[in-house]
Amino acid sequence: MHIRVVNPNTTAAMTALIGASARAVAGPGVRVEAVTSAMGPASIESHYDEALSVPGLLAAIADGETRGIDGYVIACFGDPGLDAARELARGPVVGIAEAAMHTAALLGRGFSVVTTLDRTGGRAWDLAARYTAPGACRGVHACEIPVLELEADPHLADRVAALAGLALERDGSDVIVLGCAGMAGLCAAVSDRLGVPVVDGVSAATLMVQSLVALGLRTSQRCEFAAPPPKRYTGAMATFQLESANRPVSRGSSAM
Ligand code: 5HY
Repeated sequence: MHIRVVNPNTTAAMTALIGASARAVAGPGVRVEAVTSAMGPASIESHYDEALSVPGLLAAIADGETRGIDGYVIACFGDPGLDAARELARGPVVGIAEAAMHTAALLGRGFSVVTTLDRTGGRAWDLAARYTAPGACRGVHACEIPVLELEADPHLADRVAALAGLALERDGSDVIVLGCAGMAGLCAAVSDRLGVPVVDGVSAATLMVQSLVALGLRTSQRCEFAAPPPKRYTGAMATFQLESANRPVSRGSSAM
């Protein structure tokens, strides 16, 4: 089984961290490759960033389709381009916010999200409303550390754990969701400090894709997620033209 984890931002150092977390949980015989988007924002911290991250993400999916990839993880907490990726990919596609929130809903009465910048909180609430029952998400809290500064912060685990502890008290929640792919390695450290389940979407999504592929399940092609109808794309998007029903031109991406 071959799973591709796509980092929709263009920062290779973050892809390395994401890849390590995904490989740490992958089953025997499961090959996990983490790829960095070849175009777009260095980090995704706004709606503008998110919109401009989608072409690079779709290019990495399209390239995967020419290489027989079995399933995909979208490794950004905004789940950018998730629906479009599902139209393009033969195999299942899971976003890390989606995986983390569904997993958290299995583990307690209510979860709190700890994310990077406050301005990304609205997106987390939108996704919680889409993915989980009303009341499952009890709060979204920002540590105000920019995405690309997470890895360099020597006190990151302490700061995230402190905020998560406050969130549990304020929200009356009993599970924590880490709201950024760059926080993937913090689960154990934060969970040990707080004594509650702490969910990282990268590992949760990797195992969900692995399970779906193992079950022989894929996105339904019956209607909404059927292949995009071929048409002309112009300008900078001309290379996104589909040769025929969902077989776009291979553009490659930098595998890690
Ligand atoms: C992420 N941004 O997981 C999101 C986190 C965020 O570049 N990778 C990013 O703040 O929304």
